[in-house]
Amino acid sequence: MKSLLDTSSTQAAENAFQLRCGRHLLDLSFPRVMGVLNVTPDSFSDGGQHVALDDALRHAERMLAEGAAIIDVGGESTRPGALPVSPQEELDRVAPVVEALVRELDALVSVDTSCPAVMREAGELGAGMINDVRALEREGALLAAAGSGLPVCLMHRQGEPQNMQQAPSYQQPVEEVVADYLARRVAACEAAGLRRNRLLIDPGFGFGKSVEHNLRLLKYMQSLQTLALPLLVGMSRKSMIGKVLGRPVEERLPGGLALTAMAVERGANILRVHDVAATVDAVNMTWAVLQEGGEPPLH
Ligand code: 7PM
Repeated sequence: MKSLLDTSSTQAAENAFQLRCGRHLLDLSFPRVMGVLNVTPDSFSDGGQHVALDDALRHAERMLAEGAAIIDVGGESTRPGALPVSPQEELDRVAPVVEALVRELDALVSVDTSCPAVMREAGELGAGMINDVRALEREGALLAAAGSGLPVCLMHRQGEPQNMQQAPSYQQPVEEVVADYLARRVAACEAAGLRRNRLLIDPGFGFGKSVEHNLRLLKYMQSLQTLALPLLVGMSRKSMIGKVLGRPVEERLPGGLALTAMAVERGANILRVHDVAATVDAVNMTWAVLQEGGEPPLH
């Protein structure tokens, strides 16, 4: 008998499926962790580019050992407040890292980019996913992503990274994110030949949202399940934690783990985080409760 308190209909297990990510098949029948790998230019090292590459590889290797299923490689340009980077510069930064992660670690790599040129290269480089915080709104991005053959994460945001946190405004945050934005981007993708089985959605925590907007989006995250697509969330170390708890960025992990547990209960399929080991434990513990035990080690 299903009680009103039974949240099982919101679990990822009910839409158990596998996502084709290039040569990898990603099992999303339980919640997975995506580790964030920042690729910053190595301007302060006198060891040259290979030192940064080596650091990136070791960091990724550790995250994989800790249970990350995906490594998200970001070329900085999609970060809020970041200055725009030219497509060539972004490609020069991201390509060697993606290639190395694929060659050395056979990792499932997601490329955090809004740039059509990078999207066109991504598949060739061996990446398995495109993560676009602009939901393929850049000119040429729909076509480039469709041509890549890779799955794409469509993230909601309000405004542009340079100004989006100045005055975020919504009448009804949840409806505007889900029905007014994500549903339309999904339709635009389908019209461009990107089938639904290649799409993921993300409410975009912190991207043009006040603390109250973020909290509300998490509390009512079940609403995103109406689109019946895999749900990715990124809350790791974000200012919503800092503002609620009064913590600097290096002290936000406990708050982040609480958000992770709530997101898993509300159907998150992929958790994009910096602290992989701790998050894997939080995810597995939450999942064990939702499953009332079941198969032990998930990752
Ligand atoms: C400042 C604020 C610096 C936020 C960096 C960030 C997401 C993402 C990012 C997310 C998806 C960060 C973010 N956040 N991609 N890229 N979802 N899909 O914490 O929430 O790295 S950048």
